[in-house]
Amino acid sequence: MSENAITRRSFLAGSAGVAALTAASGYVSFSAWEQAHADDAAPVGETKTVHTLCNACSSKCGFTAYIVDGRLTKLIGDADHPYAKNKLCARGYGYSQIAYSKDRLTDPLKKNDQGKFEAISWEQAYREIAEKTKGIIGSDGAQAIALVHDPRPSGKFYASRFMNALGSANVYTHGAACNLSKESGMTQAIGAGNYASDMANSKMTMFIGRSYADAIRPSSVMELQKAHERGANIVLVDPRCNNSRVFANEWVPINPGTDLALVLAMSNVLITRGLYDKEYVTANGVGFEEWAAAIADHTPQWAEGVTGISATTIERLAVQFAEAAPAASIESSWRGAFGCSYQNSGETGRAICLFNTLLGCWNQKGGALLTGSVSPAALDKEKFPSPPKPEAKIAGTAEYPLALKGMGTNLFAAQQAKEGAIKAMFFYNSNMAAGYSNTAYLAEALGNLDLNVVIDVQMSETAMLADYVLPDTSYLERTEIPEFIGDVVPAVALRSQAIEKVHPNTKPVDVIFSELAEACGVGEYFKFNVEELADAQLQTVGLSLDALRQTGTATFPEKTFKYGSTPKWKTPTEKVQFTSEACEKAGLSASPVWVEPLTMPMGNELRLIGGKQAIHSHTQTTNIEDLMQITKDYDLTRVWMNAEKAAQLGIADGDEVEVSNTQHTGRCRVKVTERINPTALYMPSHYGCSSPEQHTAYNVGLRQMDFVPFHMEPAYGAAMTQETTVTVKKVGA
Ligand SMILES: Nc1nc2c(c(=O)[nH]1)N[C@H]1C(S)=C(S)[C@@H](COP(=O)(O)OP(=O)(O)OC[C@H]3O[C@@H](n4cnc5c(=O)[nH]c(N)nc54)[C@H](O)[C@@H]3O)O[C@H]1N2
Ligand SMILES: Nc1nc2c(c(=O)[nH]1)N[C@H]1C(S)=C(S)[C@@H](COP(=O)(O)OP(=O)(O)OC[C@H]3O[C@@H](n4cnc5c(=O)[nH]c(N)nc54)[C@H](O)[C@@H]3O)O[C@H]1N2
Ligand code: SF4
Ligand SMILES: [Mo]
Repeated sequence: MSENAITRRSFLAGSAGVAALTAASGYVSFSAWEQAHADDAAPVGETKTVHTLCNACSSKCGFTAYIVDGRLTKLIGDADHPYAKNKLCARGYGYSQIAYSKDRLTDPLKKNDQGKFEAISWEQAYREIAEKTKGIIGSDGAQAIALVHDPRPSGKFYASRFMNALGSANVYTHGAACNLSKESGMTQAIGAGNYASDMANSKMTMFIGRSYADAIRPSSVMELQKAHERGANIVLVDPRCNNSRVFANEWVPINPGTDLALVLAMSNVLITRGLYDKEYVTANGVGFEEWAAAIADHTPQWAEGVTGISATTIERLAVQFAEAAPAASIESSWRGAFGCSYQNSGETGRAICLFNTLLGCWNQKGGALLTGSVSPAALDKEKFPSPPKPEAKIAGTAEYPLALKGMGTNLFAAQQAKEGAIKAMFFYNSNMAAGYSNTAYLAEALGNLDLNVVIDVQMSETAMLADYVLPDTSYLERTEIPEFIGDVVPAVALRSQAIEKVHPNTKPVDVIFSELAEACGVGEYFKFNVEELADAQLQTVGLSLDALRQTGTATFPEKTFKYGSTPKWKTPTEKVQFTSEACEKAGLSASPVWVEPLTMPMGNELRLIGGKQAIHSHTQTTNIEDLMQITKDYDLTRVWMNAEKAAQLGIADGDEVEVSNTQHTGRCRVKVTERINPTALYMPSHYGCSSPEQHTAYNVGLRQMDFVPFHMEPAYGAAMTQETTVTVKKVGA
């Protein structure tokens, strides 16, 4: 590890606790970590502090970076950042080592005829990429190019502008492998893809496949802990007893893939017993009667056979909800159960919003809040001229009409690449090849491109498939445009450059896209630098770059959310849609009814499910030495298997097993536990790196996506990452 980085001793002092106990008790350890750092970092030279934003996951928590003699020595979560609230998680601390990683990309690379990368100049990279891009647009049109990114503050702006300037509408997020189904389904019902359960005031909150204590955002864990201490009824629906259990009253070990049946059956109970808010439903909804009729046979007795949860439990949960309403809700969730997992995921998102509507809980104290955010107003057209809106729609619109337009389905773009219709792809802050669907299929699809350009900080699996790899600065080495955050009190926060470039030939994202645009002949839309843009955006909301640099985060108290208001439903009918014309047109039922998962485990098969671990983010952190050391110290690459099931198969805790299906076969060790549904095999999401240039992560553990077939959820276009079963046998048996 570089001498520049955070010391290993002090880092492990805190973060080991996270793995050993739970994320929440880890906070005690974070304090210890901070304390350890206070000792380590007795200033020995010039100290400066910079407010900036983490990049280890999409929460982008705000923190203060302490820099001594140009070296990052300490990170402390910012108190006023809505997601950090004074804390970072272990990943936030650990990932800062990326700046100093020995596996950083340092120069532009080009793949030669032997398939090996060689360093080239930026000028050559830009010139050749531009020539190829223009050639493809000339022969096949601008829709033959596409870009995939995991939205980051500057990336969002520059990547879309670059593509639009070239005339292409094909800008995709990572969403098809994250929350595309959920957000698109919810949007059909309530006109919004997300909402916040008011944990501070709720009497009852149900989490369906969402674990605040594993898939961490610090403020969420703190809210959950407080709600629990206050006596709120917290229910976890999860095939796996996740670490949020320490703050929950009940774990409901559902059969994976069947959450839709549970939600519909609870709705059935509220409707048939007259326990729902009739006035609210009448005032706010359309199509209620039709939905009620459609789910009349979705009784708890029926759902018991599907979900594995007893009819009595389902009835009790529904009644408890009715008693707690309107200070109750099913939490909005993120990815685990229905972000992108199954053939019924979009419909699950829809059904959950309808269930919450039965509770009349929208915008009520303790209910489900549709909070607002602040956005920058239009900028001066002379200085920041916008490219014309591309004529075409994002590719995949016709085939997957319910996929939110702001996300699109990147898998459709990959499919088009395989079939030759899309010829060039750009990737920014995205490791599609290792994480968005079947890895063998994606390797073939991306390998088929005439031009593949990857902008990253390390040699990801996607970068390995590229023709050109362009080295970004790390998040600690660049300033970005402001990040606006919707919340009870809306906020804006800023990523500011904290340290000088570690590798002089890397360039920040804004510069890379601006220079690429110039080379492609569309530089007129990029005649400003990132600081001018950031300042101009902030001026439109009464702030400035200098002012925001002082505090890192600013809030808009005058826009504070008010309880009790009726949300403005942004649906085509301006009502909560118990029936949706768009869904019907897309071939789905007008109102959500039970949809069976595409694949069901038969015989000895188990459904392969994934889930986050508190110390890693997707694929991007496993090459961080200290985070990987925690994995090794606590044996975190093991798959989880139900104890009874294991006994039937002659498998004991700690055995090495072979996990196998038609897509892939691999070996790892097993954790045998009562804490998982007998029909599921849990594989932690982060491992199985296949890039040899990531010397720490390479070849450690198995990768869930190797086992997932390439397919897309009908109408919604998500990856259906858990529509797959595997068999498990003891090695040598
Ligand atoms: N540590 C960590 N935190 C993160 C991230 C990260 O990579 N690492 N990433 C961030 C991002 S981008 C996201 S999208 C969120 C994800 O946040 P979550 O959606 O909370 O994360 P997951 O761990 O994918 O899934 C949560 C739970 O769903 C359960 N689950 C799996 N299948 C089913 C099912 O069929 N039904 C039900 N009811 N439950 C099921 C899993 O067992 C798991 O415990 O986390 C964010 N925070
Ligand atoms: N195997 C696997 N697949 C997953 C998940 C998982 O946990 N495991 N999670 C799913 C979820 S919830 C989501 S949201 C998506 C996330 O999808 P991605 O955002 O693609 O997440 P990562 O796989 O972590 O890949 C991020 C890539 O961005 C690079 N990167 C990091 N920092 C920078 C930077 O500053 N600049 C640039 N240019 N690149 C940078 C990393 O090196 C890495 O290659 O993945 C989904 N797919
Ligand atoms: S939740 Fe953790 S990893 Fe994500 S931004 Fe916040 S500190 Fe960073
Ligand atoms: Mo995600």
